[in-house]
Formats: sequence, C-alpha cells, structure tokens
Amino acid sequence: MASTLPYDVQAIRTEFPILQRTVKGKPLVYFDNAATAQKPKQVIDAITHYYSHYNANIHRGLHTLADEATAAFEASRSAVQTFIQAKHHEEIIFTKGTTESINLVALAWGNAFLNSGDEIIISTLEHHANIVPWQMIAEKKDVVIKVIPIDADGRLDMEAFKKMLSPKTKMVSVVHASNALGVVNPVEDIIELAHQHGSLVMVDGAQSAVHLDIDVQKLDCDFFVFSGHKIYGPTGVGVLYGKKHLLESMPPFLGGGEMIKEVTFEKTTYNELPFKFEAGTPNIADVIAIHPAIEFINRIGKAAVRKHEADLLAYASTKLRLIEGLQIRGDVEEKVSVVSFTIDGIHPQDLAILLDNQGIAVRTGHHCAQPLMSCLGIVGTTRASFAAYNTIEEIDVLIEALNKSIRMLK
Ligand code: C6P
Repeated sequence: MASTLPYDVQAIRTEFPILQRTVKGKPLVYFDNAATAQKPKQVIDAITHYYSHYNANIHRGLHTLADEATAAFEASRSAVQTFIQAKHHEEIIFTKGTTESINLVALAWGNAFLNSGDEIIISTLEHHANIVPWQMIAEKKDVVIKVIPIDADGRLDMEAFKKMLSPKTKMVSVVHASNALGVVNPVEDIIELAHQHGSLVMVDGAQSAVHLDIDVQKLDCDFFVFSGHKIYGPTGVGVLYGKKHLLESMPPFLGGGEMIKEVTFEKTTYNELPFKFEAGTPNIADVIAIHPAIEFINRIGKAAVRKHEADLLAYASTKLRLIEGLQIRGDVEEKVSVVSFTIDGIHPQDLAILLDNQGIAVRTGHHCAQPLMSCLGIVGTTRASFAAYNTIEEIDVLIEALNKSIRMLK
C-alpha cells in the first residue's frame, strides 16, 4: 500500500531497544500495544539515571539529592498536567495505574458521597477495572449499577443511556476507547447529558490517552484516569485527574506519611492536594520516567501518530476481511488502532500459540472484559493493537502467519 507516512517510522524504531530482538528465531512483531507499549531508550535511561545519580526520597529531605528528585518528580506532574490540559498542577494525582485510580474514586468518593438507592452508570464495554470497584462500593452502600447496552458492533445505545439518567444518577463511569474492540465512545455527549442530570462523570482513558488529544477542561469530565505503561512509559505508575473542588471534598484513600499535615494520637489533619492522595513513598523513578514518555509522544505529535496508526488499522482491516470465516469485532468508524477478530472454528488461544511461534505478539482471550464477551456471545477474540513504531510490512507478516496458522488448525 502506498502510504505517505508523516514521520520516519524506521528512525523511531531505533529508539526502542526491544524491537531489535527476535522471538523463536523470527524478528519480533509486537502487536500487543493495548496491553502495554514498548519503551523508548529515553524512558529506560531516565530510570537508570535516577537510581545512578539522584536516588532520594522526595518532599522530605533537606539535601541536594532530595531536592533534585523532588524537582524531577514535580516536573513530571507538570508534564502530565499539560498532556491532558488540566487547569491546576494539584489536580494530577500519581497512582499505581488506571486500576488504582478507579478504585481511589470508587472507594474514597463513593464512601463519602453515595447513599442507599443512588445509581451508578457504566457501559457494556468496560474493562473489569471499571466494573469491580463499583460493585464493591455498590454492595457496601446499597447502590444500583446500570449498564449502557451496545449494538452488535460495540456502539453504545445512547437512547438507552438517556433513559437511564435520573436525579438518582450520581456517577457515570465510562471507557473512552474500548480495550477489547477499539471502539471510541462519544464521551463529550455522555458528559454533557450526565451533567444535565447532576451526575459526575469519570472517563477511563487507559486506551485513549496515548492516541487521542485529551483536554480535560474542554471535555469537562470530573475525573480522568490512565496508566503510564500504555503511553510508552513505565509500569507501576498511573494518573488520576480530578477537578480540584471534587478532590478537595473527598476523604483520603490511604493513610500514612506524606498525606498528613499534623498527626497526634487524638487527631490527624490531612495534607493539601495532591499530597492528600499520595500516601507513603511513591514510585519515584517511574513517575520521573513518565516525563520522557510524554516528550517522546509530543516530539512526533499525536496527530502524526494517529494518521500512521489509522493507515495501519485500515490496511490490516482490509487484509483481514479477505480471510474466510474471519469476523472483525467492533468494525466501526470511530476507533483507536485496535483490531479484534474471531475466526469460525478456531479458538483464539490456539491461534496465539501459532502466531507466537512466528515471532508475533498479539493478545487473545476476553481482554478483562468478560461481560462484553458474553454480550457478543463469544469466548474471546484475537487482538492486534498498533503503536507509533509498527509498520505495514509487519502487518503483511501477520496476515501471512494467520493464513498459515489457519491452514494448520482447520
Ligand atoms: N488493559 C489490555 O490488554 P492497568 O492494568 O491498571 O494499567 O489498566 C487497567 C485497564 C483499565 N481500563 C482499560 C480500558 C484498559 O485497557 C486497562 C488495561 C490491558 O487491554 C490489560 S488487561
């Protein structure tokens, strides 16, 4: 396919050491980016540099290393603030990842503000991380969870959503882009409608933050969450964005050092934002390494990457549609670069093993979205997800390997 690439993909590939390796004697084709993206050298180096040159605890020490570590940690917070266009620095809370961020809101906000009979709305497309924490708090608080249905292609039924909204709705928590299908939800409309009914909205941006331009002020979402490792950063670090007045009104999630102002055995007063929600020594090195990950994305530009990934998705989808018995799940216009498919008579797990033997990493199974799989009437899918460093040639390798695997399995 003749594609006018907006940047030099081969040059970008040289920044990722792992892309040089082989798997089972074949060049690695890494199409499991929705699970976790590979890391450029700058991110890996930032972690090594921290431990080699200025490893120290932050916000507490009165010495040079502590000052340097604190400055780098807070510079990362500023980079995240700009990355998602948050109004205030202190609206950025560092967590372990999307999962912890959602738990923080569900449990800390939910404990304080949910009452018996209240309602929470989620969607059929949710990852387990945006289902289970709500079930935990719903059980405790006697709250009802409602689920927005989807059509056969994974589009949300917005008419059904409108009918679900009522003064009882206290929180709408929806995924921005589905990890299992790639479908992008109309979160702008969801936020506007929910706000008209007085409900808060949390957006699970685990799959959208790396692909889409995020402006939390324009979106007007109340909470936005994502993970560092899916934006070319390290594992073990994520972000909770919350509107300042909401975070201020919420009780802390965890108690301990850093989150306090003053402790006596009789009473403790809590620290100001963002420290109120960052109890204990944080994952300093990995928070610092989010900064070069964001710089990497900004250097190429999200629009250029989006164009490249859209080309990859269109090419892969066209080729996949030619395979007999193959069905793309979530075959809609508004998608991030995820293609999920099933093949008649073939179990995704068997396919994954054969693809791995040919050096290709894809994800198979329910993708931590079991209710979605049940709704679609399938056990799981095979999912290929593309990143800035993937190429058309790699898709050709996948298609050839798929055809070979199907011949072996049928
Ligand atoms: N999805 C995937 O392969 P954590 O694990 O906390 O970084 O992210 C959880 C999570 C929450 N929401 C969505 C939409 C997600 O995609 C994920 C992670 C990975 O699809 C691992 S299951």
